[in-house]
Amino acid sequence: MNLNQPVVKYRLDYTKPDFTITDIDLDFDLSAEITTITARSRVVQQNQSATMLRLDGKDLKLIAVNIDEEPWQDYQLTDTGIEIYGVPNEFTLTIVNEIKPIDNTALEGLYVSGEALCTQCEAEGFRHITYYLDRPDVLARFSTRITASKKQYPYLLSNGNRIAQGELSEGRHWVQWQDPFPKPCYLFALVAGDFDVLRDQFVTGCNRKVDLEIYVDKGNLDRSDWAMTSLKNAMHWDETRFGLEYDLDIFMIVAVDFFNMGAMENKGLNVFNSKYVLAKPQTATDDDYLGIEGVIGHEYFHNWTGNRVTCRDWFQLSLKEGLTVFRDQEFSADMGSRAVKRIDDVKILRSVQFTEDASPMAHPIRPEQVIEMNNFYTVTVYEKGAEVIRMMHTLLGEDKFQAGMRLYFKRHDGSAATCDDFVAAMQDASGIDLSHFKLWYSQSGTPELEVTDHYDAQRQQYTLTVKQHTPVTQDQQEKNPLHIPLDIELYRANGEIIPLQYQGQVIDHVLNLHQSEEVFTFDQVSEKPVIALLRDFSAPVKLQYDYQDSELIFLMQYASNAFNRYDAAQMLLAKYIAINVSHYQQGQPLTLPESIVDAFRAVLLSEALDCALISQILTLPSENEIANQFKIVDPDAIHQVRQFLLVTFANEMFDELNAVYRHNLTATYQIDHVDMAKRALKNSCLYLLAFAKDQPEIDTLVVKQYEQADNMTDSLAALNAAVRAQLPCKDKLLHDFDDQWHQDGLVMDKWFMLQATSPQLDALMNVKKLLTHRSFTLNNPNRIRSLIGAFVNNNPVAFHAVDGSGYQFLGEILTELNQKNPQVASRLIDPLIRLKRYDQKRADLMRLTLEKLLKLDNLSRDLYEKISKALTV
Ligand code: 7ML
Ligand code: ZN
Repeated sequence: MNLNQPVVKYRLDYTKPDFTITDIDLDFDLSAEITTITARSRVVQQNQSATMLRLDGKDLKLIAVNIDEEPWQDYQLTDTGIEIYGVPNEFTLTIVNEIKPIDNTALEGLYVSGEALCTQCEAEGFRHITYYLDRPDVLARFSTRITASKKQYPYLLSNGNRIAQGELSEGRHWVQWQDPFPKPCYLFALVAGDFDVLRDQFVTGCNRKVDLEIYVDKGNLDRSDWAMTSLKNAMHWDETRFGLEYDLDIFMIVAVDFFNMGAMENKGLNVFNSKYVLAKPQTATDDDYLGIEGVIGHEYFHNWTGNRVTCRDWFQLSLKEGLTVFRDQEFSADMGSRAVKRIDDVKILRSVQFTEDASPMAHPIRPEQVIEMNNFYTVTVYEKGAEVIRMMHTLLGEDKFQAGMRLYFKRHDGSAATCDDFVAAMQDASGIDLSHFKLWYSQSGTPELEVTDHYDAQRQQYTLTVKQHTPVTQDQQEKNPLHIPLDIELYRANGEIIPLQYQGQVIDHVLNLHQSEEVFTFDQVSEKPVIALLRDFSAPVKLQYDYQDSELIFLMQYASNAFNRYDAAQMLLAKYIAINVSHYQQGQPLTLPESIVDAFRAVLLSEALDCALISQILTLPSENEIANQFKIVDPDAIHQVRQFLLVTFANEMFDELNAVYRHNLTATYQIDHVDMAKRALKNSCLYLLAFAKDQPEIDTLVVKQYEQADNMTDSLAALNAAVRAQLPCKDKLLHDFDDQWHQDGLVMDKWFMLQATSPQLDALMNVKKLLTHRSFTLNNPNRIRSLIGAFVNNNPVAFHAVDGSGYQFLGEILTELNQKNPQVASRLIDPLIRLKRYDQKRADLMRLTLEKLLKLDNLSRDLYEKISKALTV
């Protein structure tokens, strides 16, 4: 292990800071090689017995410390910052230090992205810029002066309003920014560079004019208009749905190519991974367009849920992230198809979050203990956190939920709050008791619901018995029953809905579960009903109910909720996947009843269903989704069974797929939900067709679509079908794509991803070869994720090869990235820490790789935290 032993921090150890900072004037003398920072802070004592000021700082070169304008000698530098002794109750602290942005490969703090300089401070990056109280409960007014070469950095940006600027000698210039809203330092941002700028304006409900500016690399102006459209839609939506208006005169977005995450909500100056800004039809797919809309919304919505009300400490991260993800999900749902959006979100939950909840990194949405905060920007905090907010929305209804939001802002605007504060506002505004519900914040693991029923024809009564159980997780041995909203509906055989009644009273369709076992009885049920359970996925749980095939086929057709139609199809597939996995393991032939194919054929040909929904139902669950059906995962069996289903669907529905494909060809490319739905369905058909046996004309069809497409959605869909079905044309198309796009990193990410997840037997060898491709570099997180991330996460057969070659490969990559970029390394390691989900042979090989990594010199805290948990017996 490394020398500075990692320290565990506990949520319950929170204490207020001894000092706070009310105002800070930052002065940056900027260059990529050396940047000098002068920070003048107004420091105020909070704890009267405190005389020592301890500031955080990392990899800084200290030049000077002054207190009230006089040099101060009584201080000591430590591993984690500086301790300044004998300080007065209230004073001005001036610190001068230097940093080297060009050497910053971790992309945390101030670093170089292409030709520009930019910052990323959440969670604890500001300490890489200057010595400071780097914690979210210290809120200061920031003023920032930036000086730099005018030629190299014509644009100098920071938070708030631009209040002054000027020219200096030797080709240098300066700009002064002032942010009127007090904020924690994680929301600080600085960007310097040369850009093209897309400008627009938004007039708020109160008639305030806001300048909108999107900064992109020169030459990319033609890819920035969708981001602007999305921004204006987001601003309008937040006013109408949440009653929230923007609060500064200017809102800026900067797109950079080198970025660890998706984007960042810095006050007035959002910084984005260029992947979530740049789009034109020739380079971006429909999914990219939707992703941009969602992320632009997400960051914009943080202005209220994150910035105006921020987090008291980092254990409260879900306070802003769960809530803001819920808000961006609702935004996307309102802009497009609510059902489609819900299905996409649930797929992520089931494939990624359920996996995390069953891993050594299992944690509640509000973690109890953390070694490296960057490790807790997780699907659990974000997506399960959003599900917890959504359940409150379900329990309260829109009106009471919005009353809760208003109370939350009334109480906490301008301050740093906790998850408890949020729930208290929801409870107080609604009068609905959330005391039991709060357990969702502190209990980890995916609850399992086991439902059984009984119909009594004589009494005309239908009885439902619901048991809940949460399996233990590595972080938590004891589990308690949760408050779970279970949304249900009953149907007659003709598809009519049966109203829920008990003893003459109408009962709400959302049942409130509180205990480990509960019984619900419904009267006046005149025939044995078919039940839809967990409508709209009303809680993030696994559901167990013994459906007959005929009932699932019925629900695929009659469920009033579109999500439930999709989910019935998923349950039907899950059943035959489980049967066939066991057949495969026993060397028996794989089979699928004709009736199942018929049910999917009916969906394919349905006139009533939305094309996008048909497309989703026809898309088989991913291998990762399927894996969560099993305690011990057999990647080969899962892959073979999934291939078998693809081929069976393709052969059995060949003519219908062909017809629907042709029926949904769109004319010229347009970004609207009707056309996107048609393209989704058409491309789902093409994908399945590619798996049909002995149909060589499909190869021609795929090539034709690839060559004739005027947009990336269709050309990539063709390429995808070719690679996944290993069509004869695949090498030629891959080669063409490379020729056309090799100079465009974002487009090449799609190409890397396709090959990383290819079913070809030598996928790993190909990935290794691609590490030296002209478009690849280990310095860019997007490239790493699209090639290596895609391989380790989405090519389970190759990654989990029984010779251990996949694990060894990841071990080598992590050895290199451990120092270079610990955050990116730490995200990549996830599939390697889940050894307990695999057979003994694989688990032993995985353990070996982890043990080797643990011995690395200077192992980062990020990797240490995960590896040490994975190796705990
Ligand atoms: C979630 C973000 C981070 C980390 C963005 C960084 C953010 C922290 C930041 C949903 C949509 C887009 C991005 C993210 C995401 C992991 C995921 N505050 O705004 O949450
Ligand atoms: Zn966020």
